[in-house]
Amino acid sequence: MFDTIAAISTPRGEGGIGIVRMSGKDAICILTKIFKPVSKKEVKDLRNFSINYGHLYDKEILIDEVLVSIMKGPNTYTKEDIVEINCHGGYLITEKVLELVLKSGARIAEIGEFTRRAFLNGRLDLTQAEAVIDLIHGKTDKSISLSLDQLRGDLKEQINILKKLLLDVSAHVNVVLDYPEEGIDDPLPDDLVDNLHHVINTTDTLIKSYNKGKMIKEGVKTAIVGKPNVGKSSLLNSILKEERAIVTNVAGTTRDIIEEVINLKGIPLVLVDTAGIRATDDVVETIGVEKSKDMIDKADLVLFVVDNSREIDEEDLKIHERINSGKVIGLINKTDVNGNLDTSSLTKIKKWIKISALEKIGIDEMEDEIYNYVISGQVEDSSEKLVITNVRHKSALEKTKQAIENIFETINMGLPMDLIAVDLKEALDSLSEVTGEISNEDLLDHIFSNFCVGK
Ligand SMILES: Nc1nc2c(ncn2[C@@H]2O[C@H](COP(=O)(O)OP(=O)(O)OP(=O)(O)O)[C@@H](O)[C@H]2O)c(=O)[nH]1
Ligand SMILES: [Mg+2]
Repeated sequence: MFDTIAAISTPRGEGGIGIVRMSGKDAICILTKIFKPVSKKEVKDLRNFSINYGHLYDKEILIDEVLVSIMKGPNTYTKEDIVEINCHGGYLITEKVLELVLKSGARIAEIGEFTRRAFLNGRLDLTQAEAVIDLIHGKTDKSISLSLDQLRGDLKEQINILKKLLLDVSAHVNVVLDYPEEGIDDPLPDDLVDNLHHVINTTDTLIKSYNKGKMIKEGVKTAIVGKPNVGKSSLLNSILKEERAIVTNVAGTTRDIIEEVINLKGIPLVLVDTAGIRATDDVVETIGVEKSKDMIDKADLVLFVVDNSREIDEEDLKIHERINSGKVIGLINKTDVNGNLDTSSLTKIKKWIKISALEKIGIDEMEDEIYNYVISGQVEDSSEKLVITNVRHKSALEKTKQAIENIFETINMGLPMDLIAVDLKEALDSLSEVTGEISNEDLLDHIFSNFCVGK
């Protein structure tokens, strides 16, 4: 399992440099076979954590002029010996350097195998390994900053604090169970009950932070919804500042879902323009309308658009009925046209923003509202608070919370201590799943398969 692995760690393509990385106990030995430092020193005499100029040879054949970094474990990314060869960055030359390294005794690394080793060798816990991949895939400043917090170990630390609290409880419970002759019947002293409360509150806050975290990481699916002709496609175009969707005065212009991503103050917004919802006999339009309805349910946020130039009617009311009041922003469009729209029947909308997609009025205000919804709508705003972004963490924490709830039930019902012990173990195990102390090959394969080669 711990043979020496190698991969091209830079993206494929033409560039200034390409990096071939090796990790494992033979990395430096392999280097001795192929690298001649210009300093004429022996490879074994090169200093740890040094960068060395020289040439790579395949026997007598010169392969490239390179800079080689030598990093001996355990203070390295994988905790193993690592050699990084900075060669010229072309498709073929990096391939040739990799080939040379493989011929000399390394094995090609699997996707994510360097980071997997970092995890298996205990340099990173699983949350940190997952942060590495999130960091690489990060598309906005905000998502990157969340990944960096997690990579620094913020989540790991929090989980370990919770575990410590539960272990204290567990120690007490075990004493009571193991020494019944001591005659302690009081189920749990107050300070230990406080521990349980603390764990339940913290896990609950973390679970609640997931929606926000997910939106920051994956983007906020924002559906523009309304009856035909209210100006949904016009709104999409004015946010994108380009004529992306067809706009006409014919009701039923948009038939299909149109998706575009924008960066809204650091948050990826996946904007979805939908077909105007109405009863129709047209086969194609009907499919579009179904998709729109589906999108109302699926979206993280709905922009419900009504038309200032027409009265609120049955069609508006029908859509309004379907919308979840917790995730909608109301937009009165066409406010460049005279009119005083009475929206009082649309009770789920707490705040209306007046816009004109045509004249580009109110768009900034609308964007501020969307931003506020994402940042503060889900949890009380506090940028210092830990936010989880991974559904795996969320489900494990839900199991923890459930187990502690079971413990409280056991206490309240005066049931035997053994039951508490079982739930405590369940709670501790789920916390260990988050950090990866409890894991299995399938899970690890799944997580590391999302990596890039060479990471
Ligand atoms: N006066 C005015 N007209 C607008 C405004 N926004 C859109 N319109 C007009 O309203 C008509 C319909 O606009 P669309 O953007 O196609 O409306 P839609 O909601 O996408 O319509 P469907 O795709 O059919 O559901 C077009 O003639 C637009 O020019 C606005 O702010 N003011
Ligand atoms: Mg449209």
